[in-house]
Amino acid sequence: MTPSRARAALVGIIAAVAGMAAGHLVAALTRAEASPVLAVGSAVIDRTPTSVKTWAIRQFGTADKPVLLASVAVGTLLLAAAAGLLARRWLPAGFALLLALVGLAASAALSRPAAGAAYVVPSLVTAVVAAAVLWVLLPVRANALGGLTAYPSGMDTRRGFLIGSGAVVAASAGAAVLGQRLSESDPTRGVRLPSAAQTRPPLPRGLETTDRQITPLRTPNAGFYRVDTALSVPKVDRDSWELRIDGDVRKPYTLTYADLRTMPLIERDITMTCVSNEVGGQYVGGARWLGVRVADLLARAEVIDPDHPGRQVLSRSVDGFTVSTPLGALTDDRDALLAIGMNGAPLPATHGFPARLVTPGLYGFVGSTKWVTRLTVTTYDAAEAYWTKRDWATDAPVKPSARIDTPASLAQVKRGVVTIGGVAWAQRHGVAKVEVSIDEKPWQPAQLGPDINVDYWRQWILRAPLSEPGRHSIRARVTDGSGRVQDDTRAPVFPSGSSGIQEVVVMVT
Ligand SMILES: Nc1nc2c(c(=O)[nH]1)N[C@H]1C(S)=C(S)[C@@H](COP(=O)(O)O)O[C@H]1N2
Ligand SMILES: [Mo]
Repeated sequence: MTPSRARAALVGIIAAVAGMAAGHLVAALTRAEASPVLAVGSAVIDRTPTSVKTWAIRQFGTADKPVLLASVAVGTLLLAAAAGLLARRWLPAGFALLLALVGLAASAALSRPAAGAAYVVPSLVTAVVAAAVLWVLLPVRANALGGLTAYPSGMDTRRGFLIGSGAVVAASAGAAVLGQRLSESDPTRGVRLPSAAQTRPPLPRGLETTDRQITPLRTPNAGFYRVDTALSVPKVDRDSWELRIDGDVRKPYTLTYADLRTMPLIERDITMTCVSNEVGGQYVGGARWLGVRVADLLARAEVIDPDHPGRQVLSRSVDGFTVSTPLGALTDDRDALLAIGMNGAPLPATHGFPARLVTPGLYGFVGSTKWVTRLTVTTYDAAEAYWTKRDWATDAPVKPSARIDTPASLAQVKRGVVTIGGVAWAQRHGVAKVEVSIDEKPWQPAQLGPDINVDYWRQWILRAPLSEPGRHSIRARVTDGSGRVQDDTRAPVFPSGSSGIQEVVVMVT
C-alpha cells in the first residue's frame, strides 16, 4: 500500500529536520556558522535589501534574528513536505528536491567570508541523513518499470511508523540541543584581564540610586545591547587570532592577542550608540573599555600621507563584516580604542572577543568593529564598507538625544509630584543641559547626574507636579556642550540616525 499523502509530507519534514539537526551538530564541532540553517540565514541577511532590513529591525527589534531563522525554517519545511509528496509518486524527484535544498545550504555555507572546503561537511551530513530518513520512513521503492512499489517494511504499519519516526525525531532533538550547547561555548573562559597602565577611578554613584527606574550609569555586560549581522556569535580562538595593520603604511605588521595584552592599556568610559536606535530607543549603552589607543597602533605602522583627502581605515571582522572609519577619528585625542576588556571583564564573545574597535562619537557601524582582524589604511574611493554598500551614511556622528526612562509610555500615575528621568548623550561635546516640557509648556531644566566625560551619557531627573487628572505629555531634550539644542525635526534611522524629540504620554489618576 502506498503511504498516504499526509504521511509522505510528514516524512519529508522529518527527513529535513533530522538532516538539519545532524548538520547543526557537526557544524558545532567544527565551524558553527557552516550549519545549514545558519548559513542560509546569513546568506539571506547579506542579500536582504536595506529597506526590508530596516523594516525587520523596527518590527522585531533584537528578535529579528529568531524571526529570520524561523522564516527560513518554515520555508525549508514546506519544501521538504513537497519533497515527501513527490517521493510518494516518483522517488527520484523527491530525493532530487531534498538534495537541491541541501545544495542551496552548501553554497550558502561556501559563500561565508571565512569559508574553506570544510564548510560543505555539515551540508554533506545533512544530505546523507535526510536521504536515509526519507528512504527508511517512506516504504516505497521504484521498480524496474519506473513505477513505485510499496514494499513491506516495519514502516507500513501505523505502530512501526510511529516508533520509527518517533526515534528519528528524538535523535534529531538530541543532536540539535547538543549542537546548540557546543556552539554556545565561551571562548573567554580562563582569560584573565591584564591590568591597565592608566586606570580610572571607579564611577561615582549615579541617579539610579535615587530612582531605580533611571538607567544605571554603567550598563552591565549582560544587559548591553547587541547589534550585528552575525547569526552565530563568532567564537574566535585567542591563540590563533591576529590583527593585521596594513594598506597605505610604511611598516605593516601583525599583532597577536598575547602582544596586545603586554601593550600599555588604558581605560575609557564610552557610550556607544547604534544608528538603528529610534528616538527613545534602547540601542545605547555606557561601559568602561580597556584597550590600546588605535592612534598608537597606526603611528607604529607609519601612515603614508595621512592628510590625503578621503583617508579612511577599513576594518575587517572575522565574519567578513567591514567598517569605514575616518582616519582622523582614530588618530585625534578622543582615544579611539582597540578594546580587549569591557567593564572589568574580557570582552564577551557577543561584543567582539578577543578585540574590537570602540570609536567615541561615531555610531557603531562606522567605528566599533567587533571580532576585528584587520585595519587597512586606504581611501573612501578605494574601498567601501558593508553598510556603505547598502546605502547607509559613510561617516555618521552620533546625534545628541535625551531619553525618558520614567514614567513609561502610557503609564498610569497618581496625581501629585511625579519623578521624570532618564539618560541623555551628546558624544564629543558632552551633555550640558537636559530640559523637560510638560503639555507643551515652557522647557524647564532637569537636574543632571555625574559628569563622567564628554563621550559618556548623563543621567537626569526632574520632579514635577502633575495635579490635573487625565492625559499629559512629557518631552525631553538635550543641549550639548557647544550650546547646540537637540534637533526636533523627525528623521528615520536610515541613513544617518534618527532625530526628533521623544514624547511620553501618561494618564494621571
Ligand atoms: N563584526 C561586526 N562588528 C560590528 C557590527 C557587525 O554587524 N559586525 N555591528 C556594528 C554596529 S551596527 C554596532 S551599533 C555595534 C554594536 O556593538 P555591540 O553589539 O557590542 O553593542 O557594533 C558594530 N560592530
Ligand atoms: Mo549599529
